Amino acid sequence: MKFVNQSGVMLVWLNVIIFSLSVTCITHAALVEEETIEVLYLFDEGEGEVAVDSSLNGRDGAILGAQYAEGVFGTCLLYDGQDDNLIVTGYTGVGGVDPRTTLFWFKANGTRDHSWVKWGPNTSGAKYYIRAHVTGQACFLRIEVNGGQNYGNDDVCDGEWHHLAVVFPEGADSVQDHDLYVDGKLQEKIGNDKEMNTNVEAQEINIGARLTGHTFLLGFLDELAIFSAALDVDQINAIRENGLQGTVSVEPQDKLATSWARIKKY
Ligand SMILES: [Ca+2]
Repeated sequence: MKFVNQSGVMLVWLNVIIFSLSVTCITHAALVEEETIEVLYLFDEGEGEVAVDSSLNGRDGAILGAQYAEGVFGTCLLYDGQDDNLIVTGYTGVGGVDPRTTLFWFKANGTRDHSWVKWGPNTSGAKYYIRAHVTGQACFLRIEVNGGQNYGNDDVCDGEWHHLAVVFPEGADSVQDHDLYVDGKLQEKIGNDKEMNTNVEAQEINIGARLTGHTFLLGFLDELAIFSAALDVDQINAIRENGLQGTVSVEPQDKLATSWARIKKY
């Protein structure tokens, strides 16, 4: 067709512009709502005793004894299993039955009931404690609330890096409602169910320190984040593959200095 009137040309251009804007919006859409990122540690400082929080909340953590080592992305924290800990100063976690996701990379220096992330007091249904469940020479990802627990079936104490994610879905109310992921794989749900009402008044979040009857974390920890939202498997896998900084929109810690080093190390 030789004749194309002016309004026709305009319409074509308008469509091109709308399409371009749509693509731009999709490209820049955040994988996770920034407001749901409660705390986010990259552990890329490489020195010092402050873990910088890259969420909008400024919840820097106090590193007690843990040393820096080579991580999955950049550097990570190495725990000695004796008394090392990280305290999220002034933050007591996600409470009640609100949805939440806790995820991190872990590499064990041995099989034990590693204390990973905990908040809430050690009372029935009020505790929120993510630790390792030991069976023989293997250990599994476990969440317990005092009176109930939920643990998986893939060994994470084999001396290799593993990505662990603990998801408490919207509308859930008991510990067996959690979905546990190891390296992006949904775990079996083993254990006894218990209603939850997580307490967020008694205790700041501890990362690595033992709770009654268990042991300190022994090994490497990298890229830890807690969300007040239930992430799905696609979001978890995107974070696992590309790193928190490459996936979740956060305040850049020091993008120019660290971007070269943020290439997955294995
Ligand atoms: Ca790191």
